[in-house]
Amino acid sequence: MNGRMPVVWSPATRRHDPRHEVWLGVATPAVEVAERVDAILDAVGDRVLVPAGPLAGDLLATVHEPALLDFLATAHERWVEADYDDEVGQDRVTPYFFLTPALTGGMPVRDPAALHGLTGRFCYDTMTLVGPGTWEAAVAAADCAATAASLVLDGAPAAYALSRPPGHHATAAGYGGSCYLNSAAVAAQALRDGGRERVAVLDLDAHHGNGTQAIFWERGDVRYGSLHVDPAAGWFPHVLGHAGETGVGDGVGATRNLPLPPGTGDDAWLVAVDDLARWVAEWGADGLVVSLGVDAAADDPESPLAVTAAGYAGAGRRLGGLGIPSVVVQEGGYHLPTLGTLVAAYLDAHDGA
Ligand code: SP5
Ligand code: ZN
Repeated sequence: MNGRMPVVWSPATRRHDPRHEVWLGVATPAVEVAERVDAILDAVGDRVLVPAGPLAGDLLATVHEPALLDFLATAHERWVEADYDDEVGQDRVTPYFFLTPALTGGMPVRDPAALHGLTGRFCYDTMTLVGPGTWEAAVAAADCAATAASLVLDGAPAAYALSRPPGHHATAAGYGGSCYLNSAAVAAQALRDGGRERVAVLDLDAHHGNGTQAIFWERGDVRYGSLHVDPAAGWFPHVLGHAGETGVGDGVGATRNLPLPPGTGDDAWLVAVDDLARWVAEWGADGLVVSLGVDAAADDPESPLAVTAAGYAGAGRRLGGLGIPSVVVQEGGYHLPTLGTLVAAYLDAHDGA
């Protein structure tokens, strides 16, 4: 027994309100809402609560490109100044035009002059809108992860970052999938900077963490392993997360993906968790980041996986049982009535292993 891991949080994580996501051209109510923070706090608030410190700055500059950080830091105030709300009735920074190879054909292009054009240089889907508090909340989420990593570097066996908005779909230079800044990558980089030589990120979210994979794709010092609903069965992020993606250059073999069919329940899901746990243990990882999305749960509206709270407890037991100092970072999970229970099931089991 290692005691109960502390919960690092920040009230600023509530400041992001996407209001809606545009899916297939239709604005639907957002599911990545501030109430998620309180649902989780209600379930884990009997643990030691640690306020996040402003520790993410340099780490964000390492894992993200300056252009993305500059864009996100000022995008909403520029959107307000440009008066899109009065002119078109949209008060959130919303892309409509994307700098994909289908447009550019690989030719070098200059930045769009209009903010509504420039948004599609950085944002790769239509579901990830930027509002007045989005930047502050995304930085606070990263601060939670950096603070949790510093607790672990100071000797805590594990710490949980109640990061929100989530981060694992955010790439070095882009955002999407309800993610803006990659908190798990921040935690992994913090462990590296703190002297851990072999850091593994294991991603339990229902969706493949394409952003984390991309950030560490060419690195051998940080491994990325994920189990998620099979993109080939039609699920976000659609083009990434296939089993054949294993890294390049120094990162050859340092990425591992276990796509699972829709409907996968606890037993097959835990076989995949065991597989990733073994992969990390055999490598001799001395630091672990768990991207804890609980949207693989059967009740979750955003994924077709059918994991239960007992399944999440099984994952906590397995990953906590590795005995590797761990930073657990919140990712997705959208079913407010069960969200807190699922997170607590994981944390309790990780502690108890
Ligand atoms: C961090 C995370 O879990 N991001 C999820 C990104 C995937 N979102 C895909 C959304 C597809 C449209 N959702 C329509 C609502 C159906 N319930
Ligand atoms: Zn997810």
